[in-house]
Amino acid sequence: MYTQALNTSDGDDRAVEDAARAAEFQARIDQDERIEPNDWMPAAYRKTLTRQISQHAHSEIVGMLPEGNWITRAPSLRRKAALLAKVQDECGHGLYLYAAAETLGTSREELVDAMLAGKAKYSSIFNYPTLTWADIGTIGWLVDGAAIMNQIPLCRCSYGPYARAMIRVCKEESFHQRQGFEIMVTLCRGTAEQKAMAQNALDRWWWPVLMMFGPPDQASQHGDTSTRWKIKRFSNDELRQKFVDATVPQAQFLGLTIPDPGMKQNENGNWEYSPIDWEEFKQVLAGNGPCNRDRLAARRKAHEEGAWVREAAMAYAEKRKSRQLAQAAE
Ligand code: BYC
Repeated sequence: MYTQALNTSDGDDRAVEDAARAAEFQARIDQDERIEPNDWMPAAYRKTLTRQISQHAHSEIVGMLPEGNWITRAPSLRRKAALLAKVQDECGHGLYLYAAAETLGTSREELVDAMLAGKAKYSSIFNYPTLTWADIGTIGWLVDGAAIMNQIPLCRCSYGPYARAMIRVCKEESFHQRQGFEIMVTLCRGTAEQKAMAQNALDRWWWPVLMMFGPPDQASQHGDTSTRWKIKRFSNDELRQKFVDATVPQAQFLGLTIPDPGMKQNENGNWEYSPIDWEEFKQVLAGNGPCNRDRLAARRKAHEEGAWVREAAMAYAEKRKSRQLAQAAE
């Protein structure tokens, strides 16, 4: 009886302490202070950030596949060099992001294993195929354009390591967006066949790109808490609208038609788009998109084939550590 009473009072004390810490934490967030890895944070903040940052990292890594598919088929040496550099940048982004996620206490191995097991998500957009060279232009223009729209506000995210990683990522994404748009300009100023190829790519990518921003606000599970914690600065729908408004004039400049006959500009200047097919989004997230199986199979194969690199790096690190310990003991 006595022990139970003692435990209850211990439990009450801990709850009061946790509530005080949570209030202090929220006050820091409200004052736009950055949260750093060794700071106290609510378990749910750690969990949602680990989820978002690792999903983001997986997206960068899986995102190398649709474009990597065109490195050997780029139409000129200049295009090949630019595409190669872009794909390498995506790999770098994945690595910074895994490093940022690891500061929250989950190892890179665990994060990668969750993706390979199909338990962790990556962006829906990378489950669509790249059928022509115009798809490479469209990915740079629209997919990187959407990524920038989503990621610029993440440079002000409350979690320091994520925010800092995003600064460099966004600079590189801007270069990617420009190279994609330039491919589109070249195709649209080229032959009728090239222009048709550009239009066809826009027709196939437009709706999946709008889905990149996530479910509509009323269906977003994490939106409210992530906004309260200043992980997200804008909602999914707000960013989607900003993207549409920025992209319509670019499509007009290219002389391309957005595949949404119902789209119209309202009195505030915003382009209102037709309803998105959220059933398609759900299917892609459930693993039933056009390329989900291929993407996971390609990542699993690459992971298995890279095992010797990880083993060699570990063996080298261990050898170096024991040499340093021996030197310190001398
Ligand atoms: N695809 O509550 P919600 C790139 C999931 S890569 C798949 O609104 P949140 C690039 C969501 O995870 C672009 N899943 O979530 C690379 C959640 O499921 P869980 C990647 C999606 O987190 C190479 C559920 O749906 N960018 O830049 O508040 C070449 C409910 O959603 C998607 C990032 O990852 C989706 N599209 O908002 C070129 C940016 N949308 O976790 C470019 C960072 C939603 O409960 N991430 N889900 O199982 C974010 O900003 C946010 O996580 C999201 C979603 C806006 C994506």
